Amino acid sequence: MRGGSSRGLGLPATPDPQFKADALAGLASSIPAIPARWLYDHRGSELFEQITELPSYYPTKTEGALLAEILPELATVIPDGLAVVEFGAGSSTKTPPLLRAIDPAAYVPVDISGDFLEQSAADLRKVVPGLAVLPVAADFARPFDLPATVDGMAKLGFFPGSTIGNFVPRSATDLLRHFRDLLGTGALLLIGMDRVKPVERLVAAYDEPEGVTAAFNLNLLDRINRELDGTIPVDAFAHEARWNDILSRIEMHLVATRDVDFTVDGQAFAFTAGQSIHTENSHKYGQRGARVLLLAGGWTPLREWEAPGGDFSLILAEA
Ligand code: AVJ
Repeated sequence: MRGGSSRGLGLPATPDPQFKADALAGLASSIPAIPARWLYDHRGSELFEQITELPSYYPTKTEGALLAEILPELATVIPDGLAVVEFGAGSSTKTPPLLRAIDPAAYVPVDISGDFLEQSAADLRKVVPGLAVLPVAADFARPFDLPATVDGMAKLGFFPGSTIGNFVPRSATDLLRHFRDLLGTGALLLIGMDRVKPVERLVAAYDEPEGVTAAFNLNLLDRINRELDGTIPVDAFAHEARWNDILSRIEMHLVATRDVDFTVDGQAFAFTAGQSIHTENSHKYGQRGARVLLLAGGWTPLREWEAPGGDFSLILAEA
């Protein structure tokens, strides 16, 4: 169980040592930055679910509609009876239709958030009876083992939602290679990648009037305060979404709106007004850039489907 989960019982929280290390090093850095994975605690995952329903947040809806449209075709391209391994499964709603269409022997959802994972596994067993659902609570970006049950089965990796976009290209290629090592030569990968589009639409998707993305970003500070004994005045930080054109990505920042001092785990930090903590990257790819990234990661694109206007891509690749 993750650090902090015992709080409700009035017990001292055991902070996740990696979260603590990342937060302390990130805040102390000359360019303050905290890895995006720490945005997704229980509250963060809930807020992300709300983001996916916002009118301006197009990726989830666009990918969902595209996937629904191509299911019959996918069913003809992807063999039956394989093991589907979903990376960062969360409480994905895209999965049951895919599973029904391709009729796999096993489904292995991999997610860092164990509580979400067990709940969705239980739901899924009801919705797709007869399917072996074998959840793995792990950070998919780190080495982990697949359940022995799927040894010897052909594999399909499923990596939807443009989660790959959270990784800088160097880490993204490492990750794709790690997937290849895990799934084996000949495995398939179905991956969703968000595409470059006009800046106004990109920024609107990450900074909307409803303020849910702001709450999602600011929750990181609450989490630091809760789990790492922090004293950050959350009201001294504002959410900002910036398009970084040269690096082709939306960046989320928490910008100090005034000079602030605080401590985290007893360590003192000072931010001056305008200084920011970089909290997430969401890389956007061109059509060819998406293919090159996959190739660099050891995956050969076989088929590719685009949402209207080239807003989003689903790519089927082979290891
Ligand atoms: C879950 C990483 C795909 O980058 O679009 C949404 C996360 N952050 N709004 C994205 C996110 C702010 C999302 N991913």
